[in-house]
Amino acid sequence: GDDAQPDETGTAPTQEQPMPLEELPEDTPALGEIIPAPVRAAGDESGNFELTGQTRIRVDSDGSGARRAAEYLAELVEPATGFALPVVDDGGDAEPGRAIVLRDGDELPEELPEGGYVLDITAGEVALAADSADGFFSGVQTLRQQLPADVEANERVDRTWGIAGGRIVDHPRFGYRSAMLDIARHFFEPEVVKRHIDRLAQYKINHLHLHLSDDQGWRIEIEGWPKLTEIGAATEVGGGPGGYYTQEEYREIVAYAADRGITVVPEIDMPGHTNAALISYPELNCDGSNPEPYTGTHVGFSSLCIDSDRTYEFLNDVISQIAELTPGPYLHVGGDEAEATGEADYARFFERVLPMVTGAGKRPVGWHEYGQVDLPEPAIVQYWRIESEHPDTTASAESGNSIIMSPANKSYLDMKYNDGDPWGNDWAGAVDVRTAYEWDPARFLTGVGEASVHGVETALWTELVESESDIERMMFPRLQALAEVGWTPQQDRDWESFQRRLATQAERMDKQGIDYHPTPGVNW
Ligand code: TNX
Repeated sequence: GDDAQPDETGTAPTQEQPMPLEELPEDTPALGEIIPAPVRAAGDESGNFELTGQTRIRVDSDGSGARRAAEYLAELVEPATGFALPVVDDGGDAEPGRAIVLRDGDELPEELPEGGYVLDITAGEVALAADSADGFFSGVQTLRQQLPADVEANERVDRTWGIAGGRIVDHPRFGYRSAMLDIARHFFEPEVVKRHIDRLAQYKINHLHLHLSDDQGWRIEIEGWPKLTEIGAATEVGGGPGGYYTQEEYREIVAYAADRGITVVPEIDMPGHTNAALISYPELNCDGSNPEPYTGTHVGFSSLCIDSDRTYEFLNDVISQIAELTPGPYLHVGGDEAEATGEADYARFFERVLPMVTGAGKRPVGWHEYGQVDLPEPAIVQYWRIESEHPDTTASAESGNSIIMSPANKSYLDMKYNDGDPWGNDWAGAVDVRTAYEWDPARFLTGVGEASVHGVETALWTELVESESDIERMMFPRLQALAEVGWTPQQDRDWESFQRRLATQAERMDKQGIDYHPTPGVNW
């Protein structure tokens, strides 16, 4: 430092250098042994870092992303380490000792793609550099997985916390890595969704698609339409009580997700999958009839009334309120399995609805059926079938629309793991963890290559999923497979490597209380 005086031997002491941690505790993950696998990891034993109660987390960046990611990191490590690591601003470095520094990526390799980060781990400092909130959050998750699994304990573990030295240069293959949760077929309380968000975030999933309405239930309060929540929300598959989020609760979920680097993508399914709305407001039915509540699992029998102005007054309120409640850029309008809507009606319907979405400042997303309609350029198509040929979706890609890939035979987590399983859907076949891992989103669908793929999404439909532990059993460990499909370059993906790294996640999941499915074929 500036005030260093020559000592008695006449040489100026350098600022005290923290000693490298020569013996890393045995359970410290080797650099890069994480999920999803990073693009490049080069270990350097001379740079092992020790996290202690004296470590500071320093934010050397003007962007709000770095500060939020720093606070999240402090929160993540506190329960297990017992360290309340202060998050400090860069103030000329008055603090001696070790620091984790989040800094703007001025020195990032120029070619580092969007969402990337660089992590330099040396004895005295961990430096996380990024130029986006996404990059900082991803770097924090890498750091978390480079700590011993004990860091996931929710009570204090008294031990040495090492991080292997070296450098990771990493970036996502796709900017959109998403998980869909159906809270319509079975309702899940905000606390469950928040825990779900925590679990998704650790694998660098950065979008949560909430399926907020279906035949069996309407799950979000809409001002001016109170019967949606009085009547439409009071059912679910199997006859349970259902439920809904107030606008305040929904805002809290959205903010909670944002603090963990996750953007919420709300979906209101239309014009089919609308029985819950139709029982709430009979005026939304063409013949003014009053249908019965539905608690079964069939699809394709309901439709909003296409030629009634009341339908569009309703949707205008729904879309504008949800757009206002959701800071993220997307609004999902469903569009799937509208078998009770004629083809021409379907097109006329979306010609009126899509401008409401873009007019509310959002990018429309829809299941691939809505690709039959003339889509505006920013609209995104979500492919969910299992076939490798789908001309409408190929045509959407050719006209410049981005495609989210969620083919059911790879990414539908309501499917059985194996044919013999007693529980799970099976219309798309069994999806074991290796099946969920071994596919290339840019080579699945003819005419939909890398440049057209917006990203990947897993879908958890909940006709059969009733509890939080059901969610966990279906999601994990297939979610990890999809997370790596969305992040890691195709040429670097390898089942043997993945299953080895996956096995090391068992202890982490156990400590988090995740009731995962210990699927055969992984050396747990
Ligand atoms: C198809 S995939 C559906 C859902 C069901 C799911 C069950 C899609 C867009 N629609 O309504 O819940 O299959 O796997």
